[in-house]
Amino acid sequence: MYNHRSIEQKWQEEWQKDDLYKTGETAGQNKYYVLDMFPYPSGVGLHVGHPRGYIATDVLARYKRLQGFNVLHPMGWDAFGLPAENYALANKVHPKMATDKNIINYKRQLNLLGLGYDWSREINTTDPDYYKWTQWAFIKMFERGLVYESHEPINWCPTCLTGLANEDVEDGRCERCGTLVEKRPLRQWVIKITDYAERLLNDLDKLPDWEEPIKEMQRNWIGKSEGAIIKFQITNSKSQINSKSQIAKNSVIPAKAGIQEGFIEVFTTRPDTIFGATYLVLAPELISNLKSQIANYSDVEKYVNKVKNKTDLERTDLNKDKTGKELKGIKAINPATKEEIPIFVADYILPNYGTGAIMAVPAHDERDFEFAKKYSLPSRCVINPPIAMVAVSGDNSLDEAEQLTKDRYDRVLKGQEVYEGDGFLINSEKFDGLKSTEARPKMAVKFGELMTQYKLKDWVFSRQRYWGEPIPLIHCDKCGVVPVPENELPLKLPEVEHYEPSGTGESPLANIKDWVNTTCPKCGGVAKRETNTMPQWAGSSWYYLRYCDPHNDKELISKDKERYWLGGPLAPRSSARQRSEGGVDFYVGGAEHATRHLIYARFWHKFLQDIGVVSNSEPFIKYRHVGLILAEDNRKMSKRWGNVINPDEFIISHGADALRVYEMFMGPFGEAIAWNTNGLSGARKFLEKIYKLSRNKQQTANNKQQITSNKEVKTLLHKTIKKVGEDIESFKFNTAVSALMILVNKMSEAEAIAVDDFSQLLLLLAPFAPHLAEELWQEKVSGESIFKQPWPKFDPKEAKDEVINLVVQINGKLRDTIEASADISEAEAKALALKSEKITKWLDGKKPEKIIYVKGRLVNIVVK
Ligand code: ANZ
Ligand code: ZN
Repeated sequence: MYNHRSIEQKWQEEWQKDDLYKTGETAGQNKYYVLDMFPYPSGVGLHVGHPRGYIATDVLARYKRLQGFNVLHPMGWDAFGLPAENYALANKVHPKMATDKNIINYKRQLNLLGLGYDWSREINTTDPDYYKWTQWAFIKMFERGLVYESHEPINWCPTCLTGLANEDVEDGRCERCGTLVEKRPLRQWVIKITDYAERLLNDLDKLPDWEEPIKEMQRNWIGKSEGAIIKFQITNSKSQINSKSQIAKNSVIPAKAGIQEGFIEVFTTRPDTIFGATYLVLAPELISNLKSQIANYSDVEKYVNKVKNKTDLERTDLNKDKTGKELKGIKAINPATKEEIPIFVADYILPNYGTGAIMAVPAHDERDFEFAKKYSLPSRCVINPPIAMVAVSGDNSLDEAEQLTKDRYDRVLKGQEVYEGDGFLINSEKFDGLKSTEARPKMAVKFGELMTQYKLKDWVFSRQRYWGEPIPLIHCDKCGVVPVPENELPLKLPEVEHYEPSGTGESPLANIKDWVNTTCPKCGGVAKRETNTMPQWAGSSWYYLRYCDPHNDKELISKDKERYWLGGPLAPRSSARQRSEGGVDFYVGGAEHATRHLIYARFWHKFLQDIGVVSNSEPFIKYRHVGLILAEDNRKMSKRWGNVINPDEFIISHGADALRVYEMFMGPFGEAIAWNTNGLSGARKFLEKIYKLSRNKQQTANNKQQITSNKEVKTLLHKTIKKVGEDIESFKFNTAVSALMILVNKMSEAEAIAVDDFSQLLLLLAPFAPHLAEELWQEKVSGESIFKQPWPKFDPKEAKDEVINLVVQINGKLRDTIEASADISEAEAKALALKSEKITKWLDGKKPEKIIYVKGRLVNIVVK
C-alpha cells in the first residue's frame, strides 16, 4: 500500500537533516537562481492557489539541481503592511506577535508540500537587520536628490486612513479595502521614480524572456507620450505677458499646473491640430488660480465643488455625459489662428496629467467633439483623412474608397463627425498639405516646445500608519531635513500603546514623544523625527538581493556574492547562452504585480546599480506569471465568498506529492483554472500506479540481470526524457506530467520493467513527486538520495522508433519504398506515400480513386 503520510514525513525530515537544499557559492559550478514572490503571511494561511507558483519553482529548482546546477532557491516574508496592523487593532495584539505566528504557520504549510527552500537564507522585511538596508537605500536616494517632500493632494483612503501611491489604487478604489479613494492634500515623502521612466521603458527591450503582455502592461503604466506644451495667452487679464519660456526645450517635467502669469499652458500630443483648437478646457483643480479674473466665479465654484468627490475613473469615462462651465470674462488667444476662443472648466480634464489644461479640437478628438456638441461650440476640420484609411477598412474599389473618404471628410468639415486619425493638413495656412507626422514636430516648435510626458507618477512613499519601516529622516529647524546617520541604522520601530492611525494625516508614531524628540545629527540642536512609515512595497523592492547574502551586517550585499548569484560578466553562467546581463535567472509570481512590485523592484535595482551596489541594470532575467486557481464555483477564492480551499486537508487525505502533481497537471501554468477534487484524485491514482509498478513489475537490484529492456518502453522513455526536460524549461508542466502518465501506462502494459528503465522514470518523476521518487529510489536503486543523481541523458538513437519499409504501389505495381516508423498510423502512411517524389511523378496529376493500406506493410494507390 502506498502510504503517502509516512513516506512524506520521513523524507521531509531526512532532507532537512541532510541540508539537502543548503546552497553555498561553489566556485566553478554553474549557478541557477530560482525565485518566488515571497508571500505576505496573513492570518488565514495558504490556500491551494498559493502553492501553484511555489510548486512550479520547486520543480524547476529540483530539475536544475539534477542537471548539476548550484541552485539558489530561497524563501522569506513580506511582513510589513496594513492587514497585520488591522488585525492588531482588532485583536489588541502587537503586529509583530501576529506576524510571527502567521509565519510559523506558513512555514509549516510550505514544508508539508515538500518545497525545497534553503531556510538558512530566510528573510523577513520586518526584521531590523533587514530593514536597516531598506532604510539605508532610502537615505542614499535622499542624498542623491531623489526624495522630496510634497504637499500636493494625493490619493487618500478614508478607511485605511492613509495616503496611497498611484499603484495602490485600482479603478479608483483602495487596492487593500475597496473604498473609493479621495484626493487629499497631505505632507508626504515622494521618490522621483519618474527620473527613471525612460530607462524603465527602454530596458524592457533587454528582457526577451519576459512575457510580452507583462512588458506591454509596464509600457502602458509608464505611459510615454511625446507631444508639445503650447502657451495660450489670456486676454482681459491684467497681468503682463511673460515672453521668456520657463520650460527648457525637450525637457521632461513632472505634471504641473498649466496656469502662469497671463498664460494657460496646454499639453497636447497633436500639435498638428492646433488650427482646429476652438476652445480651452481646464481641470477644476486649477481654477482657483484664475479667481480674480473670472466674472462668474461663484457659479464656477459651485461646479468645481460638485465634481470634487468624483473618482478619476468617473471623470474620464468615455460613455459618460461630459459636464463643464464656461469661464466668463476671460478668453484665450489661439497662437496659430490668433482668434479669441472661450475657456471652460470640465471634469474630464485631470489635474495631474500634462499641465491639467488642454486645447480642445472637436473635429479630431472624441471627448472634445461630445463636449462641443453639448455646448454648441464650433468645430474646425484641419485634418483630411487619407484614402488609405477608408480603403483598407472595407473591400471597396479605389473609386468607392475615394468617395467614402470625401463623404467622411464632408461630415467632419460640417462638424457632424470626428476624425481622430492622422492625415493631411488643411485650414492650417502654410502647413497645409503636410502629413500629420511631419507637421507635429514642426508645429510643436513653432507654437510651443517639444515635451515628453509620462503617465507614471512619482512614488508617494509615506504612510501614516504604524507597521512599516520608519522613514529615517530628522527635521531640524536650523538644518532642515537631515538623514539619520548610517551608523545609527536600523532606526527601529518603537513600541506604541495604540496602533490606531490618528486619521489627521499623522502616524501613530507622532504620539511617542520620547521617540519623536531627538537631536539634530548635524548641529546637535533639538529636532524631531519623521513619523511617517514606508509603504509595504519598500521591503519587497530589493529582497532578492538579500537572499544572496542574508547575514551581512556590513553591506546590503557583498560584491562577491552579488557577482556570483546575480552575475556581472565574471559570474558563472546560468545557461549555455552567454549573457552580458545578470540577475535572478527565473522569477515566478502573480500577474497582479506586473505594474506594482515589478516596476518598483526594477527601479530600485537601477538605483542600486547607479550607486555601485549591483553590477547590472535589471533584476530578473526571466519572469513568468502564475495563473490563479479559482474555487470550485469558478470564483476567486475569498473569505468573502467562503470558498477558500485549504491545502492541509488534501495533504492529509491525498498527499503532498499528489497535490503537487495535480497542480502542475491541472492546466497551462499561466491560465486561471478552477480547483477540482476529482482531478486531485486522478493525480493520486497516477502515483499509485507507479507504486504498483514498483511492487509487481519491478525487479530488484539483485536480480537485475534477469530482465532486459523492452524496446518499446525504452523508446518511449527516451522520448519522455526529452519532453519532460524541455517542458519544465518552458513551464509546460501539464504536458510534462501527461507525458509521464503515458510512459507509466506503457510500463504497466509491459511484462516487467528493467531496473534501469524504472530508475530513469523515478528521476523524471522526482521534481514533481519528490517524496515518492526518493522512497522508491532508495528502496530499489541506491541508498544515496535521488536528488544527488544526474538527470537522465536523452539518447536520440534510443528515442527512434523501430523503422519499417513501407511499400508503395500504384495499381498494384511497386513504385517506391519509404522508411517509416513502426507505429505509423494509416492516415500518416497514406500522406507519406502521396508526398513521395517518385509517386507524384508516376501519378502525373491524376487523382487517386482509392488508397488501400495494409498495416505496417504497404500502400496501394488506385487510379483510373
Ligand atoms: C489636443 C488634441 C487634439 C488632443 C486631438 C488629442 C487629439 P495621451 O496620449 O494619453 O498622452 N490631455 C492632455 N492633458 C490632459 C488631461 N490633464 N486630462 C485629460 N486629457 C488631457 O493624451 C494626450 C492628449 O490628451 C492631449 O492631446 C490632450 O488632448 C489630452 F485631435 O490635445 B490632445
Ligand atoms: Zn540641525
